[in-house]
Amino acid sequence: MKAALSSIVPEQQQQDSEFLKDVLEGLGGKIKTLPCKYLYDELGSRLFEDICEVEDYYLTRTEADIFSKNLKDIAFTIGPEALMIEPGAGNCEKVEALLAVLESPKGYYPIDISSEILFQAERRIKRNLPGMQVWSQVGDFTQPDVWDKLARISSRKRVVFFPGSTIGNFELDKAEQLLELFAANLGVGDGLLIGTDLVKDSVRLERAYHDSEHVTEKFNKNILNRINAELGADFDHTLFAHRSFYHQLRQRVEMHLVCLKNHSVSVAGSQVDFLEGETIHTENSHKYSINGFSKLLSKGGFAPICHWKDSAKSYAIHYAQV
Ligand code: AVJ
Repeated sequence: MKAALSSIVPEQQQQDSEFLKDVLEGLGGKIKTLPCKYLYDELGSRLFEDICEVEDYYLTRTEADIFSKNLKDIAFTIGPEALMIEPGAGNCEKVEALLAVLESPKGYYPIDISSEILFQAERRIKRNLPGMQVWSQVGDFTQPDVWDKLARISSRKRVVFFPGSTIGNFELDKAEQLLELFAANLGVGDGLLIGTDLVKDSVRLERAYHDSEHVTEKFNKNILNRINAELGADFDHTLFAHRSFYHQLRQRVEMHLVCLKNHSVSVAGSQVDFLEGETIHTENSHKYSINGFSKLLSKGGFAPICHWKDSAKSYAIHYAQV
């Protein structure tokens, strides 16, 4: 069925129907959820970049610090002639400094759903690092097809680069499956360089996801405006409040949109009823201890090799091997 469909329906329409299906499914149940990947349309991606500049959101800054302080050591750990693969690469800004110091890198294989941001980044990398080979892949990195072209590229070593604590957005079983997908596209001795936010006091965690400049609130509510614009819905975002809290037991920050009064919303012709106090769960951001993440790496098919942290132990970058 899927193969027949894809030959006659244009790509954009297929993406829309996938989005619609996910939204109706997510809002149709007793507990309402929306897949967090839909937070990242063009405006959402820009709002996320704004979040990274916010004082309360320490993750991006801290990770960048760890990278810049340990860049040579990280490059040495990766070794020569590596092909760097980056799922969810976005603007590809984090990898550039690393590509610049790696010993004779084979090239760069970024994967992202936003073609515009990706091709702009490809041009920038080729300008800043003349001679660097780049194979940009437009698509959802959780789908196996965007990994297929890797088979045609020969390299001494492949290294999946997955910074930004993006792994934290996946439920534990999904995170394990994602690591398995990475491992399946690597060979023995190939690597994984991955960033994770570390478990810490809940006040600091909650502030990072409910910043005083209200950028995270805008980012969260943007998903409603996106559904309005792309799927023909009539969400009134002023009837929802942004809520983020740290769930101690699940070791994750949960982001929700709380409904402020009983009302109904029309989504592509279907009516969705909301009760006051009910929430739409829009994102999880799991936090790990070094040990906890090492265990996850092992379950996903990787052997943890080493890690780098900031002095406050807020954040870690791990290197693991198949
Ligand atoms: C980019 C997915 C890692 O979970 O910290 C930031 C996204 N959400 N503020 C995170 C996010 C709310 C971010 N990740």
